[in-house]
Amino acid sequence: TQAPVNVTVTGAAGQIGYALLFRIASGQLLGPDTPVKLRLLEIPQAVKAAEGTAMELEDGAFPLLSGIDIFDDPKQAFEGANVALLVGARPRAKGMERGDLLEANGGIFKPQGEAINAGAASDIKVLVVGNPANTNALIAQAHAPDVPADRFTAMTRLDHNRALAQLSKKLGVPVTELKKVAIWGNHSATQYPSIAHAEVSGKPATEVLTDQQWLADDFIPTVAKRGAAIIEARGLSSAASAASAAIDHVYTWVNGTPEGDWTSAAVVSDGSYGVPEGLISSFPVTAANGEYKIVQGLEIDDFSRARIDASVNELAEERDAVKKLGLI
Ligand code: NAX
Repeated sequence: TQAPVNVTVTGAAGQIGYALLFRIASGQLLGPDTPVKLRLLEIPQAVKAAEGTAMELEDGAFPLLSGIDIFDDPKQAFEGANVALLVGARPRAKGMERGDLLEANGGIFKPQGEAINAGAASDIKVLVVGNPANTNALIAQAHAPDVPADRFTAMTRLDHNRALAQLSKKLGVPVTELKKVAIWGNHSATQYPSIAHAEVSGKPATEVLTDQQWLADDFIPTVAKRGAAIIEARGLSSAASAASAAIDHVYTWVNGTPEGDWTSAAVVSDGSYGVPEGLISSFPVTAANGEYKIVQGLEIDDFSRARIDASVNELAEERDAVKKLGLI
């Protein structure tokens, strides 16, 4: 049997952590043949709650779970990590300005980036879930100069899955009939969920979905504001769906995308599609051999161009703001 893979999860006592850890322990993150060792990071006040979650994980008697360690020190938590899921973040409090939010999160993601740089395994893969996810990932990446930049990613897979779900409902076809949907830009309300290159049962989605009004006034805002709609309905933010998307993101990263399809992830831009190099922005991506690659050569129509630019401009502003704060 294989040696266990070290998976570090931050914010382990939170609501996403609660849903995520059981899926990891059951083997859904890395596959049914890969044992995992969990390394949980929490702030000191939440360590006891993380211990409670760890007790329940133990009670799951998961065959693939070969150990759980709990830390309140990032240096220890990321030691030997092969996969890191950065879920814990500072939420926006009432009256908090964007600068305050970015600064508070800089205080979390800078030391975590440093800890990853210092102690993670050479094959480390990092997924940032905690918001503002793209810019938190940028901060962590900036403080891990010895780790290849492309190992830092942020999650837009939940947005991607939400887009698939909305299209599936609208068209009355199963999600398995849908291919090449894409999320571009920031994981925020400015994101651009696109069907410009999508296929429905092998046909161009733009031929099947001719209701341009529905796309602009319904589909895009429904996907982009789904997080707020969940809070409104549930009284709590998305948790199990976010955990599920995090599982999907890492599973795809490790196991690849199917032939003829892609997925969405926020990855370090190489300048493709006019997205400034270095920004961590969502693109259509394929995965193979443990690497995410931006899909190249897509034609970008005017409608898409304007929306991609708007979201990427927001990312550039966030980057400039954290630069000004000395966080990168
Ligand atoms: P919770 O508030 O339930 O849990 C967050 C946990 O993180 C808490 O237990 C807290 O103690 C811990 N934490 C805070 N600072 C930490 C630090 N420095 N080190 C380790 N742990 C720390 O939030 P939850 O609902 O689990 O959401 C977590 C994050 O995911 C939030 O930032 C949220 O905005 C973000 N989301 C991102 C999504 C995405 O698609 N990228 C979707 C879902 C979610 O909104």
